[in-house]
Amino acid sequence: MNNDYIPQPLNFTELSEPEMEAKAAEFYQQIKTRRSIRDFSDKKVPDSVIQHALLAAGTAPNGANMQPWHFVVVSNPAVKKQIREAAEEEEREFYSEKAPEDWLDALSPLGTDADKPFLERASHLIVIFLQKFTYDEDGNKLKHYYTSESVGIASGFLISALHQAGVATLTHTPSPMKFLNQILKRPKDERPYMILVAGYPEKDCMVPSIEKKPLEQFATFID
Ligand code: IYR
Repeated sequence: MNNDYIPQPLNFTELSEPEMEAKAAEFYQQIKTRRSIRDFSDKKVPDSVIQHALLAAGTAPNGANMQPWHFVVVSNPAVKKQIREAAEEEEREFYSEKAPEDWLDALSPLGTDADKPFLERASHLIVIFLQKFTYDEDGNKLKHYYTSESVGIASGFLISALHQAGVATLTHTPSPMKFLNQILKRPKDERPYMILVAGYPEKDCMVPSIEKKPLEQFATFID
């Protein structure tokens, strides 16, 4: 049997129940203020803030600790422009031909359309890639596990880290997204997972008035 297990002590601080309550409530109050925005200003977010948020994303739980992700951080205006143009081409097809009526109906409260000026204007585009496998030093193919769950969790960490650092985000998934491999020179077996648009909201930024489900509608407790 393989045995590469090297244990080390866990660093865990147990909180009192009142502290736990307060922290849980405080986190909810903070995270619920996050909104996806589409009206970004051109103000720059410091690279160091993005780097720290990425370090947080890299700590996400993931399949067999293979860390099956790669993040490309784009602040270069010419590259952002290329991404905008390619994404808008996909989106025009989506909105005018590909999207079924029920999907367009579901999107209608969000007020979205094929124009994506934020892809050029926002401070950073963080393009998240999923790796189904990798290669070791000898060129052997190593399979990754639970890749979509892993990259989803890392993306969630990233969004939360950016939010609490005062950075607004939008998850953007033009479909298909293969153009991102070409523009960003990533290997063809890496799958573009999403573009996370990061920056500051424009001064008079508006967001759709939408509601979240009450807890009893989306959670069941079996005591
Ligand atoms: N990718 C398109 C459409 C879109 C789809 C979903 I699901 C959304 O929640 C929002 C938009 C766009 O970005 O416009």
